[in-house]
Amino acid sequence: MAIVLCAGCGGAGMVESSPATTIQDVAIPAFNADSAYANVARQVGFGFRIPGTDSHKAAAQWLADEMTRYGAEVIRQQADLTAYDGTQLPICNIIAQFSPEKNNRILLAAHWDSRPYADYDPDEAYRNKPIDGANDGASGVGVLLEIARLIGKQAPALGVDIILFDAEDYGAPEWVGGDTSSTWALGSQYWATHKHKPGYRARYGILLDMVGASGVGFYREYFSERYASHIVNKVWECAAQLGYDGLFINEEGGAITDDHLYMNQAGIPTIDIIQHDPTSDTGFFPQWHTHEDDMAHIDASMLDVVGQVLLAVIYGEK
Ligand code: AHN
Ligand code: ZN
Repeated sequence: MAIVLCAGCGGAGMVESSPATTIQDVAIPAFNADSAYANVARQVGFGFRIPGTDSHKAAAQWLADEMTRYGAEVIRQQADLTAYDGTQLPICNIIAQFSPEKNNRILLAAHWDSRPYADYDPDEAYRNKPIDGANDGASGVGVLLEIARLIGKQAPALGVDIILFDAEDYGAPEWVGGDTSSTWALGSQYWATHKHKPGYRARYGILLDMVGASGVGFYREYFSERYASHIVNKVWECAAQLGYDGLFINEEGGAITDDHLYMNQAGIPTIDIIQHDPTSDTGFFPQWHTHEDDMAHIDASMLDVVGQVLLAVIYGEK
């Protein structure tokens, strides 16, 4: 089944009374939430996606192969980066380009690595151990893989790049203390200064990070608002049109140091769609950076909402 929405979802489309010029109905492919969920499970099934491990290598191979199978031209951007504690991280940003010949492009992103620590685990003895990262990492990638599958079957009007960033979550753990903001998002920091194509441009970007926990909403994040409020408006209006204003909450969230910050600094206005729970201690979903960030806490219906909203935005563009 495919749903049909007015082009430019959240823009001139639905409410405009003037005829034909800008309004054109477009078929939006149907997001398969079961596929997205299976994509999340598959990633977790590789084991911890920590740079330097065999499970990291195997997961990277699978992600690149899936993107290739869906028709993307894939670039693996590899580098050796240094973590906050001096550990050398062999990272790999996976860049999937759909219709690379088009100049009119948008950029979607998520991080595919998983955190080597569980800083916020209730059990102190286990805080030094890696987590599954089912929501923190795999959920956004799971949605983007499903979107890649659909783009491969029915190309939207514009070109789409999907970047799966590595080493987002190797930031200094809580116990290190001090300002550790620059120790996060190492893969996107590298990409921001080493673009995969000289002069690379996209109209805007959308980052997904933690989109699969049950019942936790999305707020208008600070850096997204500061660099790309028009994109926040577009996406939030689109969500409202689809009836998801209960999850895409039209209120300010906090400032989050995430991959989108470096994408913005690289000149691409980018928003972060990230679950924010104002009632939790960390501000994130309750299992954030604990050993309970596992498949048991992934809700396919949340993946579905995010996937549908993204598809409406992508296929609504001219
Ligand atoms: C900080 O807590 C500084 N940044 C959150 C970014 C993040 C971590 N996203 C996923 N895990
Ligand atoms: Zn994290």
